[in-house]
Amino acid sequence: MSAVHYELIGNIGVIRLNNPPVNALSQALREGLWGAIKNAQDDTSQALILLCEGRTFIAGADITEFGKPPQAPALSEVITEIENSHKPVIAAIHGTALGGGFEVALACHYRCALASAKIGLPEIKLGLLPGAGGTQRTPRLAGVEAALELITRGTPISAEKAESMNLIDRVIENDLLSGTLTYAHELIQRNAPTRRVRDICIDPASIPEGLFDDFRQRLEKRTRGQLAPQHIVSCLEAAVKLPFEQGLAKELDLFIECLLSSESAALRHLFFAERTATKIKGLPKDTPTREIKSVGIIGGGTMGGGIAMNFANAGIPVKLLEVSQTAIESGLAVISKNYSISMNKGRLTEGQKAHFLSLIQGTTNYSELAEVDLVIEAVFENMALKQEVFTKLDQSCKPEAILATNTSFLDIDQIAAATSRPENVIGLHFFSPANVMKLLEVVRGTKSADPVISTAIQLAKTINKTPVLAGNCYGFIGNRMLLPYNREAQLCLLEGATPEQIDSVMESWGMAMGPIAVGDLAGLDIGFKARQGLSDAERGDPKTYCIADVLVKMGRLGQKSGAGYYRYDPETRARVNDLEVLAIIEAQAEIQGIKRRKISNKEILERLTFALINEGANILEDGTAQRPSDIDVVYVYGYGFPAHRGGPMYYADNIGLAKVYESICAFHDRLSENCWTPAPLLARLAREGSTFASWADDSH
Ligand code: T1G
Repeated sequence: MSAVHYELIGNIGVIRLNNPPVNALSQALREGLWGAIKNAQDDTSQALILLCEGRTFIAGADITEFGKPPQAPALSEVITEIENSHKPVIAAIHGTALGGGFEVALACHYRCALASAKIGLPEIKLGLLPGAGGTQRTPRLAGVEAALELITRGTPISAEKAESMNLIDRVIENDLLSGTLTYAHELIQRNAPTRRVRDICIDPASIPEGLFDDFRQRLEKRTRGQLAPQHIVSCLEAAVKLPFEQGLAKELDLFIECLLSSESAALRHLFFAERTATKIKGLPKDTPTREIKSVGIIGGGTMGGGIAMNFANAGIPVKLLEVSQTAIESGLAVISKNYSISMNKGRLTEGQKAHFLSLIQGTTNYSELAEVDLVIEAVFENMALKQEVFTKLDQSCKPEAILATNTSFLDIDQIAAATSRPENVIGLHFFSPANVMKLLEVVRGTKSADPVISTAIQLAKTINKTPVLAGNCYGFIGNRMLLPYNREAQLCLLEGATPEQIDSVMESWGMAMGPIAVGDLAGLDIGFKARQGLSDAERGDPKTYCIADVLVKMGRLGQKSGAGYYRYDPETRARVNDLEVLAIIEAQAEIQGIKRRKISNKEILERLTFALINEGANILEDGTAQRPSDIDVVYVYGYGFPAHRGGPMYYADNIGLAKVYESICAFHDRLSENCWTPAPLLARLAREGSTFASWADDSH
């Protein structure tokens, strides 16, 4: 079917675009649209409507074309053709008009949108900026301050909100085409002009003194050195200070600079990596999925409560099972408090909070889970307890119910063995806070059936999570890589670094939070408790936990007790370096027979990041992860790895595997043969001068 279809409905020309799945502005679509607009100039139509087939209006430029030689017509040429039409062009928007899609709508003279539609300029999420006039036209309609927020946040807004910002002229409640036809006839009736957005002037005097500089400073805090955000402000400044054409030229220059940046390449890599992760190798395309209409959650603690919120937010009723009514009430109180926090931030209304809470019902009785389609166990990380829970679930739930565990590292098969339905058992590993973090590790047991896996992947999308399939090993993907990462952080402490040095190195490099501060946030007592009852061999190298053990025994559990590796300001919760901890570290170094030395920031960064990469290579080789980009998704969406660096494996490819391998061999010789055994896959690819990405392509 042609990408563009044109028909006359009375005296209105209707241009329909059709480029599944999201009507991205491919070359064919641009060419077809360009031709349709030109051809319609000479027919009997008195106005033109531009709308799309399928589930959405144009969702942007075709990201797959980036990095390839540009093909005519450029989007800017198509936009100029629309804007210079001598008959009014009306955009009819449904679904999500995003990026270049909304820029096409801005080139139209009028805009209608279904009430359910959203519009947005999300380019910043790809390390880009609207490069087809969006930074010049948006402020002319919505005002500079609103445009700054819209474009630097990149979050789509509703049709109603867009109408209030003059970005949409009419919200259509029912049928989009008929509503827009009515609007078109009204325009013709009143002989409405071809109202070009570019002709609207912005009065520089209307801009508050210092607006751009103040905004730049606030923006820097939340975007930490990224290129596109600051360039967006420059474009909007140009929209105020320069004539339209010059502003457009400025936008194009800065857009190209962003497009060519490594930051944008990394973010575009993650855009596709996130979507590729949902494709499960070896799973037949027609694998059925089961409908999840209701859910049971075992454990109403921090994780169970957060998990429950995900389902309530998606309109799926939850039965939250706890051991007592008191435990239920405290769990529900925490959930309610979390909703209130979101409400106070304007993210949801009182009514929505009440509705979501109504979907979460407490129970102490397993028999009330008899009809749920899925149960997620979120009890304490103890195998015996989990097996007891799964045995009860197996007896209580209907045969086709899926039984999932939220364990973060325990053996799925061992848990499944406590049931008569191991094919219906799977791991759904959420990340704390479970109602916020996007990542969901879907952990397949040896016997997890295909429909159970495909249901879990589909379910992740339903509850707005990013799924990554993991094999069943200790720590799956993320926590398995976290072990050597934290090991190196602890060894650097003993060998001479301070908590603040390690954390500031990693945070200035881009990690959301340094490893030492993460330990204080999670609570040092969690690891301490998990180590109790383990043999020395199971505990691993005491160097990796000797400092934490001392701190826990002193009652320094981390943020929750006001002190851990750092002290925490009771008001601001800001971390404060503590000389007492330095003395503890020095004493432990002596006990461990380690002679302390000055450790460079470079060494800290390489030891921690290369530890991630080396374990990631092992994870690829043993099949725990399907592909390197899956590991990137895990680390960016679950562990705060800087998105503008693309993820551990993408970052390794960019450094060059030979360099990574050479450093790891040096660590092996200088630091520890055990800790730094080069992953065979890494060694091989380094020798071949290859990359993880090409290995993935070859191994599919
Ligand atoms: N280009 C190419 N492919 C795209 C695409 C795009 N813009 N958007 C989505 N896809 C593919 C995606 O890879 C997947 O492919 C399929 O469509 C379904 O996507 C000049 C420079 C629209 C909200 O950033 O946010 O315009 O995996 O799984 O969950 O200033 O897609 O099936 O093979 O995400 O329903 C700006 C990006 C581009 C929007 C739909 N636009 N897309 O979500 O489906 S830059 C964006 C989305 C730009 C201009 C600038 C979402 C969606 P496959 P999906 P979804």
